[in-house]
Amino acid sequence: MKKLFMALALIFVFISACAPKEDKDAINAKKLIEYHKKKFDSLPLSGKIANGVREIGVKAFQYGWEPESIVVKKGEKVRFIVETADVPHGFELEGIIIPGWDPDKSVRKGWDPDKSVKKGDKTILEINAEEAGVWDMVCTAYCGPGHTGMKGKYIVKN
Ligand SMILES: [Cu+2]
Repeated sequence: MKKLFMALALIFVFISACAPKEDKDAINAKKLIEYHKKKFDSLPLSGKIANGVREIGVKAFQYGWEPESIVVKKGEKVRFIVETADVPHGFELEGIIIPGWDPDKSVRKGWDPDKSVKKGDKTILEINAEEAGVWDMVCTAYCGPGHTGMKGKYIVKN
C-alpha cells in the first residue's frame, strides 16, 4: 500500500511537471507584440491624396531622410517627390522595384546623372503599395562619410 501511494505520488509530480504552465516569457512576448501592433496601426499616413494618388515629399540630406519614416496603406498608388537638400543622393526601397528607376545606376560605378537625385530637381517615382510590411529606404549614391547610415523606413500598413 505504501509503495502504491509512493508510485501515485511520483506520477502526480511527473504530470504536474509536464503540464503546460502559464509561461511568463510567452505572456510578455504576447504583450510586446500587442504593444507594437497598436503602435504600428496608429502611425499616421504620410503626405496627402491628390487625384487618388498618395503624394509624399521626401528630402534626402547628409545623412538622412525627411521624413525618416514613410507610411502608406496597402492598395494605394504612391508618388514620391524626391529632392536633395545638399549633394546628389540615390534612392532605393530595398527589395522593392520602382518602375523606370534603377537605383544601381546611382552608385559610383556606371553613375548616371539622370538616375540620382540632384539639387534643384524633383525626382518623381511611382509605385503601387501591393504588400504590407516594412522596408529600408536607403541612399545608393555615395554622398560622404555618413552615407551607409543614411537609412529610413518605408512602411505599408494593412
Ligand atoms: Cu548617400
